[in-house]
Amino acid sequence: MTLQLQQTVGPAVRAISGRPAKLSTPYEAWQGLSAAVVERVAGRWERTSAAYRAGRREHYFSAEFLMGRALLNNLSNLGLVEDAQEAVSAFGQNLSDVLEQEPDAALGNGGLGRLAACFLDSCATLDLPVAGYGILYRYGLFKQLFDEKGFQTEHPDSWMEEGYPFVIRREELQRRVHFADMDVRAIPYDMPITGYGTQNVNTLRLWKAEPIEEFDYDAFNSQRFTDAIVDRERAMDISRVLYPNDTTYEGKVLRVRQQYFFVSASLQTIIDDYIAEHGEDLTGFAQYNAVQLNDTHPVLAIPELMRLLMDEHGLGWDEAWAEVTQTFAYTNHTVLAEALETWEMSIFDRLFPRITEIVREIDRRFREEMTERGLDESTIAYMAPIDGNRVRMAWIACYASYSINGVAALHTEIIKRETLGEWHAIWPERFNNKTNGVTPRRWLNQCNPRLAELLTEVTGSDAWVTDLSQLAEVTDKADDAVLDRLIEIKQANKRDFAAWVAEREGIEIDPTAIFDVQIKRLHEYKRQLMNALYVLDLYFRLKDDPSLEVPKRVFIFGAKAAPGYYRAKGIIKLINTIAEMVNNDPAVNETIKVVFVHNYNVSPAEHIIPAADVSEQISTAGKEASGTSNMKFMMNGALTLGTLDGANVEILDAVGEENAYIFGATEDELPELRRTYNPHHLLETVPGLRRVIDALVDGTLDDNGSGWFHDLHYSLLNATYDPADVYYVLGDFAAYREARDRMAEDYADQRAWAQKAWVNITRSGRFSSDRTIRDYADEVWKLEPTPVE
Ligand code: 26Q
Repeated sequence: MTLQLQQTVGPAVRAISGRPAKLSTPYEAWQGLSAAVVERVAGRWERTSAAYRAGRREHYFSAEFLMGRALLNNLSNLGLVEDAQEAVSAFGQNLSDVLEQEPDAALGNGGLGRLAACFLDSCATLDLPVAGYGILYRYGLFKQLFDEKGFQTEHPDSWMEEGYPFVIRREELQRRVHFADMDVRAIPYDMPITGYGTQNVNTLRLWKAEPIEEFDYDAFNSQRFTDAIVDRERAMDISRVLYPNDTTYEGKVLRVRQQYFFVSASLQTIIDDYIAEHGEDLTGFAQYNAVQLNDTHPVLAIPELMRLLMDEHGLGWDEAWAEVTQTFAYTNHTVLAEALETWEMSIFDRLFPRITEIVREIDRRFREEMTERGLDESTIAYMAPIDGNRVRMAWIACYASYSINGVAALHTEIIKRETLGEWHAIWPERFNNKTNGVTPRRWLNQCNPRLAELLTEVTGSDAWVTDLSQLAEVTDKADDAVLDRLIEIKQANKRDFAAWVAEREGIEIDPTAIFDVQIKRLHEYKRQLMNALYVLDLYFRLKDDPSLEVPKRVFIFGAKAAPGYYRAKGIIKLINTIAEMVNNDPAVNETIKVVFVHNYNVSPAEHIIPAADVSEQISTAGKEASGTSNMKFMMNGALTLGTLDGANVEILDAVGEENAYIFGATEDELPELRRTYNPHHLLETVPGLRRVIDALVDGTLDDNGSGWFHDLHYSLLNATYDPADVYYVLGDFAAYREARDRMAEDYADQRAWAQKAWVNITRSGRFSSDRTIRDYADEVWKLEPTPVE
């Protein structure tokens, strides 16, 4: 008989605070309740690990897991939300205040990291024997603030300084990772991953780097005291910080150390577990283990597994290669050339000469094999793992993996045709598409309880939470009563959000206005600049004609720029400058407002998405691999305003043209359009365009001496290095303006709008990560569910 939460939380809180629970702070209550939840799942966690030991398993390798908060997710999965509410109110606390105490585990940059987190949720919910492996960064993605002038500033995110109850240090499972210049200890910190309505509890294993010697006492007792301290810190440096770049590759030695560190420790554990279960003969390794590589960040696992199998376990090259090439599957997340990882050979030489040797041998054999296949020399030179003095991680991944996938149908077609076209020509059977998905637990059931209740009512049960495709059965059930409920729910969510914004950002917004949202990392290809130019144009239209009747709107942004990406920081400064001007101008601020939510992250997303009316998905066609916020918005009844890019194409397919707002050049049209492209000509012909472009440089908008607005102007019109306006901002502006204006007009008919929203919600089934994971499990991993009692 398990104890009720009411019986365990009080003592847990007392153990943490050293005081009667009645005197605890909300933060102590969060710690105590969290500890009680972990205690509660301990038994099932152990049983699940035991049940997975003998069978085939999948290991998800990712440098990033953007987990967000854990407590509500776990309570909800375990069906304990009400119990927890009662338990904390017994000592005078309120559950939502307690939940707000939790720091976000922001161990990722954006889409790729959050995808890994949604996948873990689905794997546990589907009882699949899958574990995640990554790094326990001491500092997560930087905290973003805006200074008084609207510039982004970055601050350390020391998210677990006060302890974090959801990771358990497993001292006894530590491994040693060898670098040429030092050895370090890798200590696993395991996080229980509960599923919805199942007993299974999966594991996310995050590695922390520590020095081998607890302390070098000889050095301590000599003049080398400070050297000893410095050495300790050098080991800890490896897991100290998450790199904040998500598009531009940076060849930092510490970054490659991080990658090798976590893949080496993870593979050592996986091999030891294999031996414990199946004996010393490692030629059966790939029969029991598969590893999914989340982009190229963990690709060092390929030569490292070769090394472990040959040097530590006695296999010959061919035997080892046979296992390796049946073990790894590679997911590509980008077609941007600047994001493809390549490393200088000299870095490899310096850190792990044995890995260099193995990579050279992979390269030699690749060239030999391709020559035998009759490929011409220039193709071989292009495809080879080593290019002069650089190692190309994506090429190694393609050569050694049995599966290569893109993350949306269009993206997969582009990598087959272009990015990885040479590999597709040789191994077409390796290529497959796995359109991304998001977990409906966090992104609907937990963040939007009002809508969840309505869906349960209309479908007759809560089975949709684990089978989202069931919602399609009620697409036609939207009578006026249901639509009115939906309208009321969105209104209530918008009121909640307005209160949240007032408190967090100090801006008053009108909940009856259209909430138009773009939340994602700041990048030129995502075209936040085009969005900002529209807002500026609308501002000028209102100023020019005070009698102009336009729908009330709130333009909501959330985005972090990589600290070294100056043009992205310029766009943030521009949006903040426009916001300042608009929000303080009484001539317009009853009609439009601009809110830039600072420090956008998982938890803010959970407040923003349920309140959104319009989902901005406006990337240059062909550039956004998938997008996943588009799916979250759809599930919560926001309509997509988007280009035919990434998963938008499939969303359009699911809802039909009348239920989405699609505009702009398509991926196949762009090359032809570019041939005759003349941005200067557009300034003369596109309504409103010249005025907003001029405003960047004519003194209307002040960039406080940074020169950044001139740079934006230059990037759109004069760039000579690249063609001007690489991302076709001006080219798509007219179509964007037309679609966005029309969309705002359509909002006036609330029933018709709600009908479209209902279609979006109920047709979102295929964008559940449960569907994605089932497809990976069936087609790539060949994995069976293993439910435990
Ligand atoms: C690489 C080298 C050095 C330092 C950092 C990096 C790095 C880190 C993170 C490169 C890329 C990323 C993240 C990429 C990412 O989030 N891509 C997004 O993946 C989503 C999930 O598949 C897609 O939906 C998005 O379209 C894609 O942009």
